[in-house]
Amino acid sequence: MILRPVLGDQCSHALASLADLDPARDVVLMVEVMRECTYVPHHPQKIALILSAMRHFAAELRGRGVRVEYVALDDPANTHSFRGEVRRAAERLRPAGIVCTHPGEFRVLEDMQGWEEATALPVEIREDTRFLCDLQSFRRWAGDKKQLRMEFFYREMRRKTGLLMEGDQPVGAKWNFDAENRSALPAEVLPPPPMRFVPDATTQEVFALVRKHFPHHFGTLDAFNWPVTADEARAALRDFVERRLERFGDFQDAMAEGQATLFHALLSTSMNCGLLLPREICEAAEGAWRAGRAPLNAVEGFVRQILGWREYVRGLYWLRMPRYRELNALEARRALPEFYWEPNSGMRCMDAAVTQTRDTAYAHHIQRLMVTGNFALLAGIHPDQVNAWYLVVYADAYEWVELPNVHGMAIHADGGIMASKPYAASGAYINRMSDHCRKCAFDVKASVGERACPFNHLYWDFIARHAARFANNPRMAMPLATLRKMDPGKLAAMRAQSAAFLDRVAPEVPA
Ligand code: FAD
Ligand code: DLZ
Repeated sequence: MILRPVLGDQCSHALASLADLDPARDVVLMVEVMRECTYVPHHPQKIALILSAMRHFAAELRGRGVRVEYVALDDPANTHSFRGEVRRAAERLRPAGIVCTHPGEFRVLEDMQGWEEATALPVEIREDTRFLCDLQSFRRWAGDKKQLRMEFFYREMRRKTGLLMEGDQPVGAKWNFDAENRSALPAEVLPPPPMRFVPDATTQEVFALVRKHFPHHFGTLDAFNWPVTADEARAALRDFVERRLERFGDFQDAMAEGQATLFHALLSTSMNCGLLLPREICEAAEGAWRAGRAPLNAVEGFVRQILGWREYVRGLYWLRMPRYRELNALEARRALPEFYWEPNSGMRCMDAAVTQTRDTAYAHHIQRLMVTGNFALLAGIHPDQVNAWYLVVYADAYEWVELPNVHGMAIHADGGIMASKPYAASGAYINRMSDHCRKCAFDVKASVGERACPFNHLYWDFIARHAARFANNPRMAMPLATLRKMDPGKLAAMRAQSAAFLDRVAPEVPA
């Protein structure tokens, strides 16, 4: 008998560790453990999603005749750690060995590598074949390159998978249609609301459990609307392809008041916990283009997010961990402002992103990158505090995908391994891409004075603070040239305002 532990983000029948499962002989082990619910105080919707998906997946396996040992959170014998539960199951069931799938997080891999010693059994850790790029191939691609640009990786992945290819050429004769994907949302365009999922009895039970055990975690369960089974996730995919994909490209970077989801897919939670495979999503999108139901700029832009960015950040994470997490290239030292938890900054874009995050455990890419991420970058918030926040607040957050996006892309803590320049922007960017500024108490056109938009003085303070560091970066030439031409009095006033503002909302963390 082989014991086959399946983790909460591995709720997939396509798992490598289940490929040769013999239902007459083997046992699948699934465990709800406090350590996973609290290693950071996850948003209640993330915990509910994972526990509900696990319970539904266990029921599906049993429906296929598989024996599942399921340890519930309230089980009095529960030791509340993976290692403790694997050891306990091994003592109880006396398997000949353990077969599992590579986990998503470094700390869990370290734990898994200790299972052999904990159980005195052979442990086989198989590649997570749900991803389209295996870790060895990524390592080979990375080689000894100094900079690992996503765009080149993405082209390799298009060639390797044949997605959106005509022979060895990209369809539409271009690899990337990003330039066509940068429109703000006109007032008359109303994005279709996301599909609704009614929580069933299993999910309701999990809600009660989460309310009982995690009442103080940031966020609420009330608006929970995540697929918790593969069938629901496939319905969400169909809904996206039919109703939103067509305009995904045009409004991918837009933000709008009262429009939390725009034309986004809302599929990361399902993909990340195993309910959908990235390949099936990309193929559904490509199929819509080939059938003439969605334009190429939308489909290419969407496929790039999954086949490109998602695979790339995962490869980068495993290539560079654990040292990656320790990098702090910009020597950021400030504390995360309280308004990341309580939406009372007065900045309409920040408060909208935090409110939405608290209520739905979701914000789309541009809110994460150009609002909360951009603020943290400009303000010089310590990477540990920024990473901890992102890992806590989103239902799709796992370190393999959160860390490169935050550390590398949003706050440039990796010094440019991932992004060739920091994604720093003043209020003008937010004004161009959203309607927040029109209703904001701050004035997006002002850089100094009581009503000045903080993004403006923070931006110029950031550019001035790091001018020497970026002096030889051609992609920073424009802001640095503007800085040099700036009236010294104006710059000094902005920097003074920035310092006073930051000392109030984000004091330096003691070393
Ligand atoms: P869509 O905008 O519809 O995109 C489609 C899919 O593409 C997503 O479902 C996702 O799987 C993939 N994708 C898009 N961008 C990225 C990216 N940069 N990295 C990896 N996958 C991507 N994504 C997570 O899954 N978990 C995280 O913890 C996470 N943290 C982020 C933190 C920051 C600072 C930033 C800038 C981005 C982060 N992302 C994260 C990426 C992205 O914001 C989310 O995947 C996306 O918002 C999920 O919503 P969606 O499914 O509607 O995505
Ligand atoms: C996120 C999560 C939570 C909240 N709870 C559990 C759990 O009780 N049992 C489990 O197997 N997995 C859980 N997970 C997902 C794990 O944290 C995830 O498998 C690791 O972070 C590795 O990616």
